[in-house]
Amino acid sequence: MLDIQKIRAEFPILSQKVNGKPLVYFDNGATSQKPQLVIDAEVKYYQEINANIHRGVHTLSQLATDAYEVSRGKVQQHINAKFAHEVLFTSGTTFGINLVTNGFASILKPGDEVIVSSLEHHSNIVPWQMLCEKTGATLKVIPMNEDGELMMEAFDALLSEKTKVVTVNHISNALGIINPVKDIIAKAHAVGAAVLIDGAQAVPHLKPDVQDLDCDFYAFSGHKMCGPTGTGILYGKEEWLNKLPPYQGGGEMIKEVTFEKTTYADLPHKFEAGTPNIAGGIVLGTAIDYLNSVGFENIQQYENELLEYATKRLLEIEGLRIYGTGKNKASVVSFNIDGIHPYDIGSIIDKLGIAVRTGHHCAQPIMTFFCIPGTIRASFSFYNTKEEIDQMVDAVKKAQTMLS
Ligand code: C6P
Repeated sequence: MLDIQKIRAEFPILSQKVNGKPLVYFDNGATSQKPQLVIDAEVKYYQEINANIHRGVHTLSQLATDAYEVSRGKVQQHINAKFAHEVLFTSGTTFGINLVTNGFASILKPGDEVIVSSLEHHSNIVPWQMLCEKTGATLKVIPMNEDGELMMEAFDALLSEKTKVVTVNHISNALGIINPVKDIIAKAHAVGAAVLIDGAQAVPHLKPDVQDLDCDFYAFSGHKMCGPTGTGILYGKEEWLNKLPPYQGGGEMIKEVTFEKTTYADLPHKFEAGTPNIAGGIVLGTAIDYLNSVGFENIQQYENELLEYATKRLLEIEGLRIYGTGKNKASVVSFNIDGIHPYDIGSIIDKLGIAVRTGHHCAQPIMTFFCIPGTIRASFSFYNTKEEIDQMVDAVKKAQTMLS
């Protein structure tokens, strides 16, 4: 059992008023809020050990380097990677995916196929499209049904010896659907394809085990899991990271540079050119420690209660439709009200202190599928409450009355 009031007190922003009303923050899918201990850790880094890493013999540089590498180790343990050097620090999910697509530019050939799903965020569509344009490979799409679930028989039919990469998100940001990634990975591997999982929306809710999943790549962002913005991780299996070329050239990713030829550093440094977000990388470790102290089993159990409650309460509203009605869901509810634009509801409830996301959620193909301009998305975290859900429902009802 979580002590929600105690947890809420750890997040200073939650006690704020917005537009004169107590803040109800339901935009956790866009970014999570940060506990004081994460904010303090960022300040402490700059106050006490700020220095560049992996390059100085002086004490501060050693301290900063050690803290950065300790954090890499925490991430390794958290996602159960076999080696710490399979954990690359990035600026976020988008960077991680682009690192991989850039690498596959030298591997894919005309006639090869890349499979994405119809539930993807633009970050996991556009880089693959760009890759296909560059290489002559073809992009195939796993369709979904009216509940927002991937159609696995159609996926089976798409797979062939031409399939070189399969990529899906672990959890859909727009609908909250949890995809059967373990099954997808096994099936893709059976035809010899590599698999990238976009874990951006999964890591705030669950602890991914990359060895158990057996994915080749797993990308996520720190800012959605109580960590700082501008942080992220790309996990890659050692054999794949050795095979792919570096993404960016520059300092720290080299062994030796001459004007004739450069040799590259060993993993993970081959993929970490330039001065990284050192404070962010270190503090991401603090955020992971924090989430583990709350406990992912507790988080899941409580967030499921919030999901169930919000679904029930929202469905009391006449003319309200929820998108993403599949069985396996994270704590996200995407909805619309008959005849009202989602933006209008979002703007009115913002005036009542309620922060939700409205629009296409960077997942336009999903909106096209449902023939809608967008949705209102309420995405819940373990620091939200049923009382806040009641406030949102009342606010949505008010907005509906004003707009009809
Ligand atoms: N989704 C949302 O409101 P970055 O921006 O690199 O940290 O994450 C990109 C990204 C990739 N995949 C998925 C499934 C995502 O949800 C996101 C970010 C936010 O839904 C902001 S658009």
